[in-house]
Amino acid sequence: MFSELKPLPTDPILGLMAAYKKDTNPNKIDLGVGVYKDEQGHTPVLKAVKKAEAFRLENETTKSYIGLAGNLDYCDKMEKLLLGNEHPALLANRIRTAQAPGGTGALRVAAEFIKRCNTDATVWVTTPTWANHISLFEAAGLTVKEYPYYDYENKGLLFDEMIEALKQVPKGDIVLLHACCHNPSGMDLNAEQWQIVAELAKDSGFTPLVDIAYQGFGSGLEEDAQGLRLLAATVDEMLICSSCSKNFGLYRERIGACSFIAKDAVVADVANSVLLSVVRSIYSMPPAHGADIVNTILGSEELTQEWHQELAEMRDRINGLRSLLKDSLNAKGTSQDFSFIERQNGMFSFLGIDKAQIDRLREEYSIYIVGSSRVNVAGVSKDNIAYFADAVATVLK
Ligand code: PLP
Ligand code: TYF
Repeated sequence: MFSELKPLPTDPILGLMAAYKKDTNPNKIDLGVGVYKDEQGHTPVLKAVKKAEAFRLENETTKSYIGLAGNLDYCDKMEKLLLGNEHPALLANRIRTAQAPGGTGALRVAAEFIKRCNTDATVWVTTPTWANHISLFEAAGLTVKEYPYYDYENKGLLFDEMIEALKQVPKGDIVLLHACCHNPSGMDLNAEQWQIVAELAKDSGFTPLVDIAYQGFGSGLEEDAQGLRLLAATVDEMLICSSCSKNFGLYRERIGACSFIAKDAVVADVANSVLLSVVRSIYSMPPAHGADIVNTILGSEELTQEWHQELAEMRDRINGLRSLLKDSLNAKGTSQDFSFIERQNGMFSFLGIDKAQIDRLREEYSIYIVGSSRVNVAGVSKDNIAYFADAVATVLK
């Protein structure tokens, strides 16, 4: 049976991560995988997380099964983190949440759930989007189509084209939107644009699915959720897939959530039984550790405050690096203008260089960038910025 299989390529981003690890050049720079790094190039465990883990070690009383939806206190707290404490959808008891193994697990659960709601649903994703979006929805048997989003030429948004395309999306289809810090472009919708999308969803009847994997990495926890909250206040139904990988630094603990908002509480309960049946058919129940950590942090004023501070530090560092990158690259006097880097959000931007230049950066300078020219801004530091800017200027000559 196995000998009939043909080999498949590895995920290019994860492949790049492995190649970087093997590289022995002391000047190597990893701008590939979307993981936050501090000035020393480390991805540390947050102090608030360490404290919550110590608490868990002392106070955990059972390893018995957790239940299909996972940690219910965690689910409640995530709903509030996503929507804010007083959101009308929360107050009307229209939202339900299942803890999921990472944002990816949440998306996969959402995909199967969508399939149960409408076998023929098409999922519309931004051009471009996180590559996993496409493979993950297709793996669930859904059709995936793209709508215009990033303007490669002007390093902005193709908003008018996006709206024209979304006007054609029929009722019953899903439109995936990145809440903030768009992966891979860093270009986000502003509040006015979110409102236009929300009105369109309400009028034409497509169901929004908001993927929020970087809440707090753009402008702030509240600011980064504003589009999501606006949508949730406008439409009857939507899905939300969230991840605690980045903002809590819990990547390998695999913690996220799959939430949906229904028209009313009665519909929400029925739909929730379907969501939980989907969970049961995939992995039965989620693991406990990550949810317990997040629940402990969000349940303690002191730890929440400490987490907010640590998150702000990560965000400020990223935004500072965006300015530094722009200044350093523009100072090289190449024909490109890198000012767009400062206008974009989160860890990613497209540098806008070609494949041969990306290969040269890797082969000659040990600088690792994804093939689309997406860079993880957090991989830059004050120590390596000059080396990086010189290398980019050289390959652009
Ligand atoms: N959605 C987007 C847009 C992402 O960039 C990522 C990756 O980090 C995820 C979802 C999934 O995150 P997780 O690592 O929690 O599965
Ligand atoms: O886009 C990124 O780099 C992150 C991390 O299969 C990631 O979202 C990348 C690829 C992958 C899983 C996570």
